[in-house]
Amino acid sequence: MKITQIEAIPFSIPYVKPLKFASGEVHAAEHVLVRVHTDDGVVGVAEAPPRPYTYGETQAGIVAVITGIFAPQIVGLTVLEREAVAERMARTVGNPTAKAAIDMAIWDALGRILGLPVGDLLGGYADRMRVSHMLGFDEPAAMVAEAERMRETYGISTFKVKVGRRPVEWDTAVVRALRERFGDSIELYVDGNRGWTAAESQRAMKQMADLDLLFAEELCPADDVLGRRWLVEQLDVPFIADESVPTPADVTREVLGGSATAISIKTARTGFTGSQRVLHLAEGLGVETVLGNQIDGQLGTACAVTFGAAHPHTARYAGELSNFLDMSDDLLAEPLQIVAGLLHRPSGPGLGVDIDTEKLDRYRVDN
Ligand code: MUC
Ligand code: MG
Repeated sequence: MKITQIEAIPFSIPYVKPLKFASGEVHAAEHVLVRVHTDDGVVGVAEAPPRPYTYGETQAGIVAVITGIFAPQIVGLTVLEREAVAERMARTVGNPTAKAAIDMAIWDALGRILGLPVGDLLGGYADRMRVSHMLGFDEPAAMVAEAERMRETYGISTFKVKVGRRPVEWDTAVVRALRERFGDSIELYVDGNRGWTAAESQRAMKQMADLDLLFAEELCPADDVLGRRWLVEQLDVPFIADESVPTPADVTREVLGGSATAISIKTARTGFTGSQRVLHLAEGLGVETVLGNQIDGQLGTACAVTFGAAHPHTARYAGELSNFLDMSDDLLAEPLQIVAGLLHRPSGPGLGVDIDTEKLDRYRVDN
């Protein structure tokens, strides 16, 4: 069970259609595949998606911090010593997706060694989740058409609409067009990625008061401390903190400070070990959680659904598990399938997925 080597392999897979939102846009999945080797001959895998506008990480930085700082401190520990791994990585600040990918690859290796699915080791609550699809910036008609395609092809009926930075009226027109097109047959919520001020957010929420939103997410920055508290106090839907809560301490600060009333859990930034900390903290604080999307590929999505399905609190709402559909290809040997609006966690030991080595050779950018 001893960890003998940790690899960080950068790869790039183009998107068919870029995903655009208030804080940035993604044209290619320029992620890092993490492989944790053990002396049993088992290899655990996970992926780290750099999001410079969200966490300051880059693809080159993730490779450098894993190979130069984390791997030398972790090699020699066993896959049972996950708290020791977390403690050693915590000596370095930041780098959430690099840390998370190492943690999840270790869990994958542990599951493979034990012959048990990680979802069962984490909590074993369910084997599937309802899927929520994230609609990036576009013209209203194009966003409605994408929702129609997602509904017809995959049976998805929950949509998170990206808003913010654009004029308030554009975004509220999109949400209204979606509600008018689908009536109450869909669930809708909005994510501003900090793109509005507190006052713009309030105006937008007033304009959408009749549209039966499920949540509002990160409409304005948490650093606008009083403005955000003022906004959150007025809302009649939970306000989800996402990029403002990358650590349990941030969750405590934002919730107790009145700046958030729900929490997005992203395995891409807190792994499995850290996501359980955030989840249990949210349960203790009495706030709801939504399983978020870090614009994950299929490997990251397999991690997300494995965690989300394993716990009742995260399985309650639809999880954001479908944006890999925007990618032109992926690394998994067996593609994930969304059917009737549901995604099952892959079955089999560990994460239950295998990397297609030919595809990895095609898309890796380090050779
Ligand atoms: C989200 O929920 O914000 C967009 C930026 C990012 O870091 O994650 C995505 C989705
Ligand atoms: Mg978000």
